[in-house]
Amino acid sequence: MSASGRVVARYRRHCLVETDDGARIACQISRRSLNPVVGDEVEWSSDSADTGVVSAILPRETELSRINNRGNPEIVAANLTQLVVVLATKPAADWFLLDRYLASAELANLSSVIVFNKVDLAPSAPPELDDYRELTDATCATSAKRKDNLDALAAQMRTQRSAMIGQSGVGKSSLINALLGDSVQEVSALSEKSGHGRHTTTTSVLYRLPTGGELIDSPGVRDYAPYIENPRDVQRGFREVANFAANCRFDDCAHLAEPDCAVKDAVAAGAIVARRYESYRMLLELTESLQTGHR
Ligand SMILES: Nc1nc2c(ncn2[C@@H]2O[C@H](COP(=O)(O)OP(=O)(O)O)[C@@H](O)[C@H]2O)c(=O)[nH]1
Ligand SMILES: [Mg+2]
Ligand SMILES: [Zn+2]
Repeated sequence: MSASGRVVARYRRHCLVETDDGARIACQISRRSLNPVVGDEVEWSSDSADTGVVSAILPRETELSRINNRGNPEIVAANLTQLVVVLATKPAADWFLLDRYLASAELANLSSVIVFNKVDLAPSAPPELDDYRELTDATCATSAKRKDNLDALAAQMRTQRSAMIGQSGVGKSSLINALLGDSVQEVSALSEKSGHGRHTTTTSVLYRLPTGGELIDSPGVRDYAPYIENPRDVQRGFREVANFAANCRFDDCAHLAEPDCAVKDAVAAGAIVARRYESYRMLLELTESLQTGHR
């Protein structure tokens, strides 16, 4: 007899499935071609008193894909609702990278929050952040070190299933630990119980936040490089570009050298921030070069 559940941790060949009544069962994966990721709803059946087998993945609402270190697309999390992009003064914000993250949120139908962390080191947020007020669902300035404004961040995550992304060193782990408090230990204990140990560094985990909401933490998400399959999709990743594109003369306008391009007109008139348009151009170029590389 099979039942449904959700994947709350993924190891190399096993996963931890949470059943509808809250029990957590260590499960094998029935075949190699099946690749359940954290957040997946699955069908599983028990093969003994306390272990099970996952036999199917139910259709996903959303998928987050990245390019792995072999250059191939790979799904890293399922059924997310939100990306939380973390920036800091140190290391300095990489605005193109932020634009890529926001584009992948748009393309995957996820809401997005920008967190400017380490405000204890920088009394004022960089002026570029103002460009994003209408391009994301929220921005907040935090200090994981001083515990500044963490409740504002927690409030943004309360009704969402989020993943935190951003350059190494910006404070993602510190923020996650501060948000989770004692729940981190509970998950380590569960990993040990499932027989895979707490030092399984490749583990992806779904945490429940004490103030509500869920957080998926995964090495594949933390150093995430967004994957966009089709160059034509890039413009949908830039809300303001997509908005003006409707008024371009050509339906397939790439907003590069075409005549009567409403996007370039908007850039010239200052209605689209020039730096954002530059990010659009760079991401389009990058996506095209990756596509060529795959042929
Ligand atoms: N001053 C300051 N340092 C922080 C803050 N948050 C994290 N750090 C420090 O920044 C470094 C990187 O933090 P970490 O959480 O590992 O970043 P991650 O690579 O994004 O996970 C560590 O030395 C942290 O102690 C903050 O709000 N203020
Ligand atoms: Mg970290
Ligand atoms: Zn155009």
